[in-house]
Amino acid sequence: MNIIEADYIYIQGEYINRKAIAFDKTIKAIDTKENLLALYPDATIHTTPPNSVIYPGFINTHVHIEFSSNKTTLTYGSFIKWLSSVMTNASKTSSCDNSAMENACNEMLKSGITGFGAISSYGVDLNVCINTPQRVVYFNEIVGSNEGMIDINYESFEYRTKLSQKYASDNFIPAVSIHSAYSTHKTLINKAISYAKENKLLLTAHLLESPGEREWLTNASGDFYEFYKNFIGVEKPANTLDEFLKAFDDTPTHFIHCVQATKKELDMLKVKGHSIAHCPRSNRMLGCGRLSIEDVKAPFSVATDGLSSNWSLNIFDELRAALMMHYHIPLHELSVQLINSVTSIPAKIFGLNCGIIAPQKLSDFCIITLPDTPVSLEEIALWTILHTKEATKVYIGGKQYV
Ligand code: MCF
Ligand code: FE
Repeated sequence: MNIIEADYIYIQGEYINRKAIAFDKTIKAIDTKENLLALYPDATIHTTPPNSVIYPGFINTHVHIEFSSNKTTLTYGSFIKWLSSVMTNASKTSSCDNSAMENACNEMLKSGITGFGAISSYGVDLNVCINTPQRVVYFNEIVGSNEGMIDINYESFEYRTKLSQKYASDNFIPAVSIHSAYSTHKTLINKAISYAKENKLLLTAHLLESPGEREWLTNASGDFYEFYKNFIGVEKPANTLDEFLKAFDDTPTHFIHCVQATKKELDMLKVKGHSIAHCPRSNRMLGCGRLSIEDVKAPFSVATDGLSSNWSLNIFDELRAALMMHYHIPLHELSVQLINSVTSIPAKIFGLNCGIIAPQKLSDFCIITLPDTPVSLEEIALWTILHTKEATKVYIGGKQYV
């Protein structure tokens, strides 16, 4: 048994003063250190520096580990320019080596990320994702709008997904990613959704990321028109927006971005039981705009996206960006919302038994240390986001990794 104590523990939206947690793989009890020691006299004591806060480990629901070695390769500022640069540099982006992918996992770990959702486009990240200490929801991607390539694209998806299913464990959860409405043929979408349903796998998809995507799906015009004509040789979108959304009607899905969704569409996502990954820095880098989180009713997480559209996978960098981007929302209210968007909310979205500190939950913790004593408990969420570059200690399933 272990006992960890800190000046503050984040429990059910509140910062509880001077308590301790008894834990092994899961949390056994939360009480004063003295009471816990009376229960578990042989427990190992883990101390934390003054002004430390124990948070549930953070969960980054959307990252592309395979796109970790293209820091100065891709073009930013406009989505279609970025997408063209992905296509032009396909050989470079699809050959990320293990050390770059391990560094990506390690960077997340150091910022307190104890679980993440990885979009696997090629399957080259499989070993890294199996061996990383974090819990991984491994989203096998299906993509390809070309009718003539349906069988090949499906076979590749099925092969990668089945392979990943062989490694399923508490820490490694195979899942399905449908890349997007503009890039994936209807037949592939329906087959992948059926596969996910039959195998009870989580589902994710990029949705309404850029203004151009919206225009292409609804009017078959705009900058996607030029792109599709020149790169792919087609003049009509693979799906309409309505038929794409309908395909997910009875399958709760984690939709990525949704920056260009209307209020009505955002409401519909809530009604259908879907959730959203909000990637503020990626949206800025790719010229996509701001998700009006004040209009979002569905549960949403804050996520980094990949190094394909970001400069770090540090969750605190992302939270600080979100704090600046959504300047209309009162600062303290937003800070609390953001902390929940990387703890309890993503845990629920992924169905993981973590994300809150309570008995029976998995012992995934991120301990951060504030530079000084906070003047009031109401300030701690904000100070945490502003002052933390890296976690002080990180535990996953009761084991210390940082
Ligand atoms: O989330 C960002 C931007 N939106 C869409 N896709 C990607 C992102 N980062 C990497 N991607 C990948 C995606 O998974 O880029 C490819 C897919 O494999 C684009 S489609 C050829
Ligand atoms: Fe993405």
